[in-house]
Amino acid sequence: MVCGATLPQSAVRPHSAPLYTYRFNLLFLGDEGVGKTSLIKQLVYGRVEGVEGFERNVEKTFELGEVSLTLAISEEAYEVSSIGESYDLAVVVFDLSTRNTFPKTLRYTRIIKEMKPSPPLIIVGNKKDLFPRAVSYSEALKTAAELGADYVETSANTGEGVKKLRIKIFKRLISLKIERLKGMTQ
Ligand SMILES: Nc1nc2c(ncn2[C@@H]2O[C@H](COP(=O)(O)OP(=O)(O)OP(=O)(O)O)[C@@H](O)[C@H]2O)c(=O)[nH]1
Ligand SMILES: [Mg+2]
Repeated sequence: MVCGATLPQSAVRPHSAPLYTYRFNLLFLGDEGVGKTSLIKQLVYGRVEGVEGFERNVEKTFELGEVSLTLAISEEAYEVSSIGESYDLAVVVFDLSTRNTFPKTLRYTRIIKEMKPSPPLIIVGNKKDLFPRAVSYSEALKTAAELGADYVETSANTGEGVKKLRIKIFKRLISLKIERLKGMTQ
């Protein structure tokens, strides 16, 4: 570089600043008491206890190398009967220790599909720390596959599986972004 020359301001990127910033809306649905709020707290704050003021909506930015991913997370009331289109990824939660919460994932998926025929979807079997289980891994995995969803098991209480869920969410959202970019260039 010629001595004294300066780069235009737009070309100077602070060393740690992300190159790409994306924002996505996430919706958590599921039967009463399956652990939606607890899971969101684990995902966002890394703990359940001592988190005050969570009111069904929370926003958190994750820095992943050159990508900055902001998740705007909303929890739907369990008696929800319809939802809008303004979400990018739906997370349907059931309780692995309470059988009747599992078939209800079909009900929530139906509500989601009313607005988007092939929605990005993750199904979560929560309360993995409780015994006995009421739903086997293979049964849940099969149902999730039939619904075109990813499947993860977690315990919002102990934190088990929450990192895996976070990674699945990131992967789903980044592939969604790539699909949208492809759509724009076709
Ligand atoms: N053992 C165990 N208990 C859990 C787990 N996740 C949540 N709970 C408990 O289940 C109860 C309900 O948890 P919430 O997180 O409030 O569930 P929710 O789905 O948000 O409930 P609603 O919003 O009322 O539908 C609380 O007593 C939690 O401590 C878990 O992974 N294991
Ligand atoms: Mg809740």
